[in-house]
Amino acid sequence: MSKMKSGKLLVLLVCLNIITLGVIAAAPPTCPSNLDGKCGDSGEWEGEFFPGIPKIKYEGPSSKNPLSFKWYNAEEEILGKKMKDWMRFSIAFWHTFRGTGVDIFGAATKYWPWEDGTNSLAMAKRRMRANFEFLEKLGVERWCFHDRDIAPDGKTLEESNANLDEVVALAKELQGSKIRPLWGTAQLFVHPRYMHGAATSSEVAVYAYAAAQVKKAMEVTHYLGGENYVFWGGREGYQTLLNTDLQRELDHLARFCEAAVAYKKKIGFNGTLLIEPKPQEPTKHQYDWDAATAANFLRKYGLLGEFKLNIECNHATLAGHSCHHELETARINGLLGNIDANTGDPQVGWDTDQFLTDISEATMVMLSVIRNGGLAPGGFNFDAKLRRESTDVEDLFIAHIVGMDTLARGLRNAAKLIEDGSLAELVQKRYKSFDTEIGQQIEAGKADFETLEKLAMEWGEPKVPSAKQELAEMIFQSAL
Ligand SMILES: [Mn+2]
Repeated sequence: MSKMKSGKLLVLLVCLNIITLGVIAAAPPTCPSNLDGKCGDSGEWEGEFFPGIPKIKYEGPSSKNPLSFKWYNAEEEILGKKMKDWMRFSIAFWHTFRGTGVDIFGAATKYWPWEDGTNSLAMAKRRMRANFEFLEKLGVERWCFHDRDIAPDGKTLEESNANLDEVVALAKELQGSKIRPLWGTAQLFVHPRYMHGAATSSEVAVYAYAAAQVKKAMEVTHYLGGENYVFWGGREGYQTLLNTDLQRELDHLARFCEAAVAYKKKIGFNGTLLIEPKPQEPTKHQYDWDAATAANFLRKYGLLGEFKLNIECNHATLAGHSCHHELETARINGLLGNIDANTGDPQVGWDTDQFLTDISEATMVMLSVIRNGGLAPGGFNFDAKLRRESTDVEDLFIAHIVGMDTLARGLRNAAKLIEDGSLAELVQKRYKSFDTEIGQQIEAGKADFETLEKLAMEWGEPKVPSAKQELAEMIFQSAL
């Protein structure tokens, strides 16, 4: 009985978590008390959005100033590359500027002073100005967006597109010469029309609507100088095979991806297309379960070479993997294109999208990034949100600062490990028996079973060496 109850509760929580990504307008917060009658006024915002917050600077590890970087020093070179070029940090508009703290049990907890409680076009533009002041003060040159989170949905597709154009024109102006989208995407999961999926919906009119939305989102990403375009299949999956044609849905998804590739080429968009794997939430069986599943999908439909993967750490752990496993799986398949930098909670079974603050985890993440030669044209997008209980405006800065510092510290540690060489030596030593003549023949695919049987008889019982796991952990820990 109690088991059933908590199961139902989890499903409810999960549903709401997804919904909050983009339908803040559906439940407008009451006006904050400190607006002095400005509530509902969608006019121009006067002055700064973050008046007490200076431009964030690097002050080094001994600094006690929460509004400074302790480890992230943008211009400093690590392994021959500037930290900012290893990281290519990006802010996620939907969490940072549309997250309200709503959960299944309670209302919004965050009333940012610039919000007027509406989802108007004027409010969307004011919010966009806040986004760019935030980016500039944080010293981050990239941002990521969903179409429907930056501009309100209209009554028709034409009206939604016009709204988007108006906000995008302002974003283009505010970007200036330095700031660009790391990637754009279409929000194909909040609106009820997408309840059966978008590209995998059983309804052809929904498939067409999703195509139109992706077409437009790709156009505006291209117009803004975006470097990638992401597909997160929020509703692409199924609840039960009793009512689902699995093969047909996957075929439709592949046709959708092919059409996206064709359109990208048609408009001259050179950005990388990225698939973001996730195992559950909102559907029980998501089609892009993990990196290996997504890689197999791309391979089956001949889409390798056209897509890479956007690996999200919290999605990795939901799939029963570590983030490091997913990054390495993507990397060795030539598919590591971008990282959604966040983490889950070890005691919680759903997508909590927290800022990564675990130095050990960050070090493993950065080992993969270094082995990948960096992430460009991808980067690190902070797909992470403040906890519901974190309600000060400055918390937006503190969260990103600690997230950036943690990954910067991970980079410094990973570089130490690589420069030291002991860990690589341990791994190399572990496989040294394959550096022999027969080992090389096996790796070249030239050792048949008869040859190997002869050797097995000649050698007798193999002497199996230690894996030295604790030594590997000792070496790893020495760099933290
Ligand atoms: Mn997530």
